[in-house]
Amino acid sequence: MRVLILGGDGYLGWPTAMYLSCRGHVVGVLDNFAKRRWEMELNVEPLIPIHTLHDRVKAWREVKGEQIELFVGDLRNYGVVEGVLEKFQPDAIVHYGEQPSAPYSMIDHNRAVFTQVNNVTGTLNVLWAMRKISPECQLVKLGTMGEYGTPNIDIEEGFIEIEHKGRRDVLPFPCQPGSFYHLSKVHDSHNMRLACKIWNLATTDLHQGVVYGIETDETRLDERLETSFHYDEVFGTALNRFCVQAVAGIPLSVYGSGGQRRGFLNIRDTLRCIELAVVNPAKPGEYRVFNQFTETFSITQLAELVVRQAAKLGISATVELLENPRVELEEHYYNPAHTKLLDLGLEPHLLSDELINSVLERIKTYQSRIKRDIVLPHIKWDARAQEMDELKLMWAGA
Ligand code: USQ
Repeated sequence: MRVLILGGDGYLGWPTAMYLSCRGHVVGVLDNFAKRRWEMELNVEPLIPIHTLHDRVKAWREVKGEQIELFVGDLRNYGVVEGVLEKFQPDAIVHYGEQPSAPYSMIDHNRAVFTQVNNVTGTLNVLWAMRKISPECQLVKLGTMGEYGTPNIDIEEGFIEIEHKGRRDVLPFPCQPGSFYHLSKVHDSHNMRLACKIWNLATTDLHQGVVYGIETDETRLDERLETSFHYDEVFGTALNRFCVQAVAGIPLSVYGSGGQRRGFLNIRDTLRCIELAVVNPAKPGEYRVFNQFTETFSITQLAELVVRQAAKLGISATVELLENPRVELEEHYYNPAHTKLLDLGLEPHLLSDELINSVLERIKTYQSRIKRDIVLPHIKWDARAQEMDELKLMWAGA
């Protein structure tokens, strides 16, 4: 299949491009390098040095003999989206090309507006361009488990059967997201559903949990093929951050009581889930949702797992319960369904001692690059403007 990956320079986009490229698919990547600009804006950087996308594509050709077609452009520019679809003629579009961080969207008014405009406009442009240029092509879009929030009932995969005043219907599962970022994904979901209904497009909305892991089979092939592993408060996610904190001798930053539960998955499983969605496409007119995670943990459980593994490597890590910078439930019911990807053949790489051990070992190699001052949280969900002085950076607007 011809697969176009939007956001092909990112933590997940680049490994997905390689994964599909060496499994018989013709792969194209589109990126505007916005993530690299946001990193510069906030003075954060990935732990492992990352080569330019041009160099990574070249290295992939040298290492594997496979060609990945590279497009540079911004999804907010409709002409770019139409042009790339016309040129590449994809059978499937994998859409990672959004601002991916909840804390980023909560820094200030500018970043909240930017996140929603960027994400919603990009996805709308993709839907409109698909309608015009390639209506047979399917869209596989990265959504988030955070669209559902943490309701006090079981979370279904996208839809729930409801009986109301004696009548029954199957309706979208209620959304209660906890950040302007997560809310941008809810808007995307509604736009995708409408596009399927009125234009007969085929889309899959992957409600993904928190991804962890530092490498895949393909990133290991050559240091030029590494992916961007973040540990800062903006782009780093819980388990990845805890592993870096353990190695750096910084107490593991559990927010609040640590009873928050989330769905997690290994980066290797993200790639397989994307492949499963692509090779088992939605039907024309179908908007479907897969909950993309393999197991749930509380944040405290994760921290304890890291402390235990670190001890085996002679690192004595500790946990610190920090005042929660977010507004979220810290003790709650959490039981989301996640059977659809398993039914398609997903064989999860569950979180193991070996995996944490290998991440810790890998981080140790790059220990000298850890910037200690970007680890602790400063971005508060309910901060008033005057409290955010240290984050009032010049706003570049893109
Ligand atoms: N947390 C800590 N300490 C930390 C970092 C996070 O206790 O140092 C807690 C947070 O308060 C939250 C949980 O861990 O309760 C998850 O936070 P996170 O930063 O690992 O992930 P989150 O902000 O939810 O976002 C990440 C990705 C996002 C994706 C989402 C899936 O960045 O793109 O949509 O995971 S989910 O969490 O299921 O919504």
